[in-house]
Amino acid sequence: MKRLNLIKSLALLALINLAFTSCSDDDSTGMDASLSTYLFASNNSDGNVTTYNVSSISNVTSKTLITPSTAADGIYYDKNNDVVVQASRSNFSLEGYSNVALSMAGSSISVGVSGSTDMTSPRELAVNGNFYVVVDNSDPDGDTNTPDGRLFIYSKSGNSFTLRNVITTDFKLWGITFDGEDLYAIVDTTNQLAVYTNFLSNMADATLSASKTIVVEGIVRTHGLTYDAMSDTMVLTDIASAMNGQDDGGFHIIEGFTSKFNNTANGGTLALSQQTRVAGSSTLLGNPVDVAYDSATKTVFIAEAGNGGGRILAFNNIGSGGNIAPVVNNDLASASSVFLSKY
Ligand SMILES: [Ca+2]
Ligand SMILES: [Ca+2]
Ligand SMILES: [Ca+2]
Repeated sequence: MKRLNLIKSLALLALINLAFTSCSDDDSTGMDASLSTYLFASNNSDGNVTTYNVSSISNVTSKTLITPSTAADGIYYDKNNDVVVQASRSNFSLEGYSNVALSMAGSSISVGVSGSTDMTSPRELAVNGNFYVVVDNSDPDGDTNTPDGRLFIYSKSGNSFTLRNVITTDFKLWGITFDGEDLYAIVDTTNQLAVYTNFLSNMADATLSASKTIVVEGIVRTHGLTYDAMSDTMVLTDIASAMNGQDDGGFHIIEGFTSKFNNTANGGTLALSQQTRVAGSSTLLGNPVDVAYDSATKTVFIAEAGNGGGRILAFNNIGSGGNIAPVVNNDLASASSVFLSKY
């Protein structure tokens, strides 16, 4: 009997020790690398937020936090205030959830920063200072023969997002990203990339044509994009046919983007030879709808909406591209957007 108790106590001690060891491991990993790298993901299946610690790509851990939304897109993390923002597709507004870093896996997070209910079909979100720009890909004029979309510009102050103005575009929208004051937007249903220079200087409601639009050779239908200023790298996804959610997608990496874009005339084509394309059956890319990029490790993170019902994928050692397998493959039903943050 005594012996059994001893064994029990030892087992308990071992458990406690294990718990402490794994805690201190996490802490020391964070300190050794000085910063941890986190990927935030939204989805259109239950609207919850999933965060992945991707500091070690061979040992990715995740936690899911429960939100009041049942579908969401356009995720963003404000690390200074520990607020995750997403565009709620069930509540049709921006929602900012507070105290995310400290929240335990599986716990509910509440809306600490709220926005007015203005949108019909919110998608990607791009942030510049206190300005939050949200794509709405519903048809503003109700005429499916005219391609158009809207950009809702909110300013964040205290606990609220206030609508400043709405820009109507003369093409269909999906992904957007800022490079300084310039807003890049993919031209949905095409292989084109548009830019609005000094976008936020447009302070009134207006219909606005892009400053410049180019064709990205090799892409069928682009959707998500991200720009990394540190490395001057643009990454664009290709969903190809939206009907094929399994194996016809891909993504393109464009290094030295600024000069390549500037050297392409308005309406001109950026050659495939100046890009790196990843696509093929090993990639698990069917409808890659959004992308994030870590230039320090040259890792591409993808929100894949179609393959296997939805996945979060990561690719590194990309080299000259081609049909390469992801190094991270986590199920996330109806994954809709990703955002990378280091802190
Ligand atoms: Ca229309
Ligand atoms: Ca596809
Ligand atoms: Ca994104």
